[in-house]
Amino acid sequence: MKKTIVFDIGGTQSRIALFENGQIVWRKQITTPSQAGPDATVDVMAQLFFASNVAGHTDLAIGAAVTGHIVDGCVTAHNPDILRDWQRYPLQHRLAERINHPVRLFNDARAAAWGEYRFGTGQGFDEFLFLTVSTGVGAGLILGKRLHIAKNGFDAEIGEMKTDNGQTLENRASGTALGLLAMQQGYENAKALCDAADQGDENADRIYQASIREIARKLADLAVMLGIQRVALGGSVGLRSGYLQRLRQEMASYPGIYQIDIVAAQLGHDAGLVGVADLVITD
Ligand code: BMX
Repeated sequence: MKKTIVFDIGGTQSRIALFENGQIVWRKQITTPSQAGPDATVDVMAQLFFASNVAGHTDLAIGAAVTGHIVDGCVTAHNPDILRDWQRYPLQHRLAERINHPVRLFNDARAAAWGEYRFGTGQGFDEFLFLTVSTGVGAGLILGKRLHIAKNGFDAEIGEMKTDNGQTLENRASGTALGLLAMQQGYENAKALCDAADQGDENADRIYQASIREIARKLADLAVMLGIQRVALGGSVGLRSGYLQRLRQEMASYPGIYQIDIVAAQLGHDAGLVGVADLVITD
């Protein structure tokens, strides 16, 4: 029976899952050694792979979703605070070499977009966007029922889009950015800031809501630029209770042509794994 092994390498957490007949039958999660350099990540991914007991299996498909900008199997982290020393790192080659099996590589948010489009809340929408607000801010685009993959890797690097003050969206609205702002303002971390905002702290609310306003502005632009009908929201910040309502509230301030249907990702944190598992067997 065909088995599929999928890695999902994120800025904070990484996962491996074994799929059989489209279902996850085994999984493990670890903290990404994000500050130890890419070789350290390959080491732990290889250890997880060998722990799965499928290493010798003959009918095996393997894919990896990874945070970062991908060109020709090499990964670059735009933000070294998220992944240190990932500059055109040949992940596809290095991982394949370590586990002795070819690996197909996808950006994590693009993979999640495909997962949601095929099996989640994107089903039936020809133009669909998956947006993750997490360690970084990432996205994946379905255009004309196809996953948009650009030759130069800028398929949907929404976090690199500019905001009014010249910063990137990621530097304004990611969990990492909220964490920095939180500490500057005397909150312990991003979660403490968002919790305080939800409990009525006006200062925290101003910072939290401003970050969501920037996301809304980009979604409004993309709605009229690409004809996106639905957005699925994912990521540890995006899936926080109340985030979706705050984002919808910001979107409501735009005229009708900018309105876009925004929902929570149905597959939750598994969207990337599910997307890659499907891409490696059908694509
Ligand atoms: C960043 C960028 C994207 C990624 C997104 C979400 C890096 C390392 N990553 O914008 O490629 O899709 O973060 O990644 O530059 P996550 O780690 O927050 O899930």
